[in-house]
This record gives sequence, structure tokens and C-alpha cells, in this order.
Amino acid sequence: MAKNSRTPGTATKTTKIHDQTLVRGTGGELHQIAEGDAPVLTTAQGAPVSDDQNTLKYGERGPSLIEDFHFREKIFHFDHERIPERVVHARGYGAHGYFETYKSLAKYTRADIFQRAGEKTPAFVRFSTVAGSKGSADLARDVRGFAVKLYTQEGNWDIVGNNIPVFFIQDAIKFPDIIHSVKPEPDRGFPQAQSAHDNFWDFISLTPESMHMVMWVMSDRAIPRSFRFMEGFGVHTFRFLNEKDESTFVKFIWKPKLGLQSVVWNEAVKINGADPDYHRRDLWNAIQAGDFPEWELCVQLFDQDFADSFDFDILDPTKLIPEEIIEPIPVGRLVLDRMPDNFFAETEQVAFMTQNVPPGIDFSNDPLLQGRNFSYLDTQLKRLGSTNFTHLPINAPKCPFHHFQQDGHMAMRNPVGRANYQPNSWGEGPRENPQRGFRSFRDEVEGPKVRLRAESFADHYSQARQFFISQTVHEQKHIAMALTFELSKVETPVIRERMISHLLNIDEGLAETVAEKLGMKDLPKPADAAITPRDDLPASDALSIIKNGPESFAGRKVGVLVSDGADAALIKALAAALKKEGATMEIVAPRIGGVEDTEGNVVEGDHMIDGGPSVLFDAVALIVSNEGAQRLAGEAAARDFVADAFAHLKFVAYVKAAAPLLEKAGIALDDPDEGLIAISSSRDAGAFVAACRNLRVWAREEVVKL
Ligand code: HDE
Repeated sequence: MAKNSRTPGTATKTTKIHDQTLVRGTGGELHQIAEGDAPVLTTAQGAPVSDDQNTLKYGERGPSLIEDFHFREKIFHFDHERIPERVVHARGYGAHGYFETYKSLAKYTRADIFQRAGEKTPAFVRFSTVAGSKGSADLARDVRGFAVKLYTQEGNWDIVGNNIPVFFIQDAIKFPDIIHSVKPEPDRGFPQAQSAHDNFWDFISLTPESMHMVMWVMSDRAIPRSFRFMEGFGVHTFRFLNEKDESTFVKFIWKPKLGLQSVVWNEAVKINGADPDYHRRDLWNAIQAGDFPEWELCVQLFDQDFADSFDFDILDPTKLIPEEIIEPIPVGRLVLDRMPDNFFAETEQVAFMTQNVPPGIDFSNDPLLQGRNFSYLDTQLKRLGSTNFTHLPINAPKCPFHHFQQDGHMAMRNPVGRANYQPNSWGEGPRENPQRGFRSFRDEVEGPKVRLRAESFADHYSQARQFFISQTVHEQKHIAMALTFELSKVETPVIRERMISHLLNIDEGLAETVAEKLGMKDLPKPADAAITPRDDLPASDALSIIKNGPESFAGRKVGVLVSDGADAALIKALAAALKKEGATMEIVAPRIGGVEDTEGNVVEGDHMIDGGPSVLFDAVALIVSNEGAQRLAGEAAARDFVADAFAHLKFVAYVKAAAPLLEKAGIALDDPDEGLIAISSSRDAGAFVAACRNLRVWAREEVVKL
């Protein structure tokens, strides 16, 4: 292969992965080749290139020549590298994996993917933020996209979901308005990737149906710690159809194996500066380390009788069905185990579409879903530039497919033979099949053609309140703080007041807290409600992140601040305890070259202190000598490392010698809280890791006043 690849025109290319030079063969497979045995650089037409450093000129200092086809082709291609970014969900990160079916669901659906226990279906997932552009930071306060493409044996099935189970609007016709309002304001072109501005809150305060979603977006759900620790929701009600075309309504939920976890707002703001790629780096690192993230797909199944008796309209995407009412049943697991070879080819060009459903899955009449079914096909043409975007490997089905669609820009495969239509007399080509083919549910519909919002969609506050009262006190406080922060950036008083008038319909205490923090003297009247909100709905534990946290510290990361003279045995003990737990650690040192420990070994730094602030870690450990602590106490970055970890309610392990640093960071050790853990032995290191399973010291929140 290596030898052949030297022959010009064999359409191979080299890639560097982990310091190995790889050649892609004509079949797409990667081969390793020896250094210095790289294939000859060619133009896109296959002509070998002799000099890629200098353009063709008249003389050494003369003008460049237009006949330099290599230069022109290279620049021409570069000039056209960009495609339009997604109008929403522009910033995203994808990974490959598989879905494994737990058991047959043939009773409910004839979808091929759910027929056989143990079957593995290839999958591609793209996580995203919504509002920011492609280059924006990962920790924006925003909804996260959770789009899953399942390459089933009867066609691609896309579950294009979010990490929040409801949406801002009830009808697709409002989508351009909500999105325009959250994007940078058109006259000034800012703010980027933020909802904290007048236009967004103006629209929201004039749109009561958004109140339930607003509670979610102001909660810590909108600042997840990692893609690996968040849920995904299909949002809409869909249908399962079995062989007899009998329908069961279904809602889809992805539950992360590692439990739920978010960051705190002050941390999010700092992470965006320290590592704008925090979420994508996390996914990359986990998959490269073989720590494959996993979710269970759960379904909430219900029939028409339940739909008719439920408090809300199951077609209304601003409502959810509490898990206490319909229990989510796990039906399979999704494992992400491979990063794309190329970000553009796969993550950027992947085209998710809600209307990609295989036989056995069908839509409900949710007006948001119906609108999406138009939008997703339409947008791919704009973005990918050709109707043939299904020819791209990432979008092509992995099952056999046959149709008569042909030609168009960049057609990479066309029907062969004489017949490109059917029926035909040549006995060629595919034919439709009523038994195997997709069949829609025979839904009976009647009524006049109208532009109306159903009366059953009119209660905008009851579930917003249910969400709020289902949270722990800490989470309720975060919602109040988020609303205060966002509205503090709103310059127009009437918009702030309008929001408070809505909050009064959700929770009086919340409205009063936010109004007071905004310095509002008089409370406005509660907003007019289309219909009176119901009596309190029962609290639902499933809605809280803290109540659904992890059972272990697996998948998390400790930042270990070291200095010269750091206790070698303790560093090793901590590393071992973390490894046992399935967690990792990174060394933060005054110099990237590392420090010398008590055994005279060099402990290499993964970060220098400024480059590895504590916001990047789930917990921290201070393993320093007394001299080191005194020196670090004089450095702002080291003091911030400690003070931030404490303020962000993290578990902090420290050796006694670290006292001067802790003191200078403003942390008194005379009466340490449960999250400040003195360590000196391997048993202590184990106890620290066990304590870290709680992730945060919530009781400290009162003290630090985040
Ligand atoms: Fe999307 N949405 N959306 N959306 N959406 C897009 O399609 C749209 C909605 C979601 O990683 C676009 O390929 C309309 C709800 C995700 O590539 C576009 C409406 C939910 C992604 C579009 C909605 C989503 C998109 C832009 C209201 C959660 C990223 C680029 C009717 C259930 C997929 C693209 C990826 C992307 C339209 C509402 C999730 C323009 C019209 C509700 C995860 O077609």
C-alpha cells in the first residue's frame, strides 16, 4: 500500500493521527506508513506537484503568472471552504457509536430497530448550543441540541431532540421570531450566544406560552457540565405503529449513565474564557481514553384514552408528561465510541431531519413537529448546496436503498441501466411494496381550515410552576439568580416588569426575589392568564438535576495543584483512588515542565496554573510543600485556583502544608466545612474521592453567596 501510494493519481491522502502518518486508501480505509514514505502531493486533478512553497513568477522578484494552475486551484478551493453555518445549532460536536436494542417492541412498533434483542445499530450524535455562531463558547446559557441519527436497516431514523423536554413556542410559524429575538440584535450585531438582552426578553415577555421553557432555560439545565451528563428529549409526542398499524403514542428520553450534572453560573462565565471548547474537549478526551459515554433510550408509552384524560394536550410541545405519571421504560442503550475522522465531513455536513422516520414510527399532529418536518429538508439544501446531500457518507443510509432520483449538483451515484422511472416495461429497477413500505397512521381529521390555537394549549403557567416547585432550594435559588442576571442586562424597564408579572403567576416568592434583586420598588400586577392556572400539580423529582445526580465520581476530573516538594506517595495514592473510581486527574504546576516531588521525581504539569484554573475540574487537591504554598500564596492565579474551587462549592483536598495558600485565598481552616478535606495518607485520598461523589458542597452556598 505504502509503495503504491507513491504512484501519482491513486487518490490517497495522508493524515496525522497521534503522530502516525496515515494514508487513506481508495476504499476509505486508513493505513499506517513509515515516516518519509508519504505519497507525492498532487493537485485535485492528480498532477504531481514539485513546489508547494512558491508561486510561479517571472524571475525571482517578478509578477506572478496566471498560468500557475496549482496555485489557482489551491486558492480557489480555499476561498470556497466555508458553507453557511446552521441558522440555529451552529456550534456542535459529533461522535459515532451504536444503539443496542434491549428487547423486542414488536407489540408496539414494527420499526426494524426494535425487533431483535441485542441488535446493534450504527449511530451518529451531534450535540450543540442553539443561539451562538459556530465559533462561540461552549458554556453559554442555552438549550443543548441532542440530535441522534440511527442508521437502521429500514432507513435512517433521526431523533432531533434537545436536553430540555419542552419548547418555547407551540406553533412552528413563531420559530423565526423566537430565533431572531435571541440572536445578536440586528442593528448592533451583539450580544453573541446570549439571551441576556432586550430583544429576547421582549419577545419572551410578550409570549406567555414560553414560560415553562423559560424556567428550564433559567435552571442549571442550560449550563451542563458536559454533554455526557445531560438528558436528551424528543420533545414531541410521536407514534409507534405495529404490524397491524395500531398506534401507541410515544415520547423519547435519553438518560445518561453517569447521571446529571451542571456547573454554576459564575463557573460557566469563567470556563468560557479558560476553555471555550470545554464541552467538545470533554467528549473528545473521554472517547479517546476509551471511557465511552452511554445513554439509555427510554420511552413513555400511552394510548388515546390517556391522551384524552391527561391534564394537558399531548400535542402541545410546551408540556411534558411527568415521569411519575408515565414511567419511562428503558428500551436500549446508546454508546459513543468513535470520534469522526474529519470534523467538516461528518459533524458539519451531517443533516438531521425530523421527517427521517422508518416504517413503524410516525408523527403526531403537534404543530411544531409538523412545521419542523418542512424546515429540516429545506435548510439542508441551503446549507449543503445540493439535493444530493444524501450522497455524503455521513448522511447516506447504511441499508440497501433504491430509487430513481438522479442528476443535480455533485451527483455521486445515478441509477444504472435504461429505466429511470417506474412502472417500466424493461423489468428494471425497484418497485414500491405496500407490506414493507412506510405507512402513515390512518388518522381521522375533520374541521374547517382555520388559523387558531387550540383552547387545550392555553394553560401556560401550571407546568412552569410544577417545574419550579420540583427543584431543590439550591436549584430554585439558581433560577432566581439566572433571571436576575438576565433581566439586569435588559435596559428597558417595561420588559423587566412584564417578566415579573409572568413570574407572579408561577411563584410569588420567585417573582418577589427577582424584583427585589433588580431593585424594583413596586410589584406589577400578575399577567393576564388565558385560563386560570390549575391548583398546584404534584412536584416531580425527575425534573431536578441534584435529585438525579451520579452515584459515583466516575467520568469526573480532579485538578491537583503541586509545587516542588509535593508528597510523592500522596500523589500516587490519589491517582490510584481516582483510577479505581473511573475518574481522572490532571496536574496543575507552576511550570509546565513540572515540579520535583519528595522522591526526587519530576511530576510533569498538564497545565501551568493560569492555563488550568480550577473551573476546569470537578474537585481539586492541593499537594504542595510548605515553601511551595507560601510561594503560591503570592500568585494571583494560585489564589484564584483555590478561592474559585471553594466558591464553586467543590470538594478541596489539602495537605496541612497548604495552609498558607488556603489562608491567602480567604479560606479559614479553624472550622472547615465537610468539603475541605485534609489528606495525608492513601486512606484519606480514598475518603476524599468517596466524598467527591456528592459533586458539590451545597451547604456551603449559604456561606459563599454565589
Ligand atoms: Fe430545530 N432546526 N427547529 N428544533 N433543531 C434546526 O436544521 C426548526 C426545534 C434541533 O445537530 C435546523 O439542520 C424549526 C425543537 C436540533 O445538525 C432548522 C423549529 C427541537 C438541531 C431547524 C425547530 C429542535 C436543530 C437548522 C420549530 C428539539 C441541530 C440546521 C418548529 C426537539 C441538528 C438544521 C444538528 C436544527 C428548524 C424547533 C432541535 C432550521 C422550524 C423543538 C438538535 O431546520
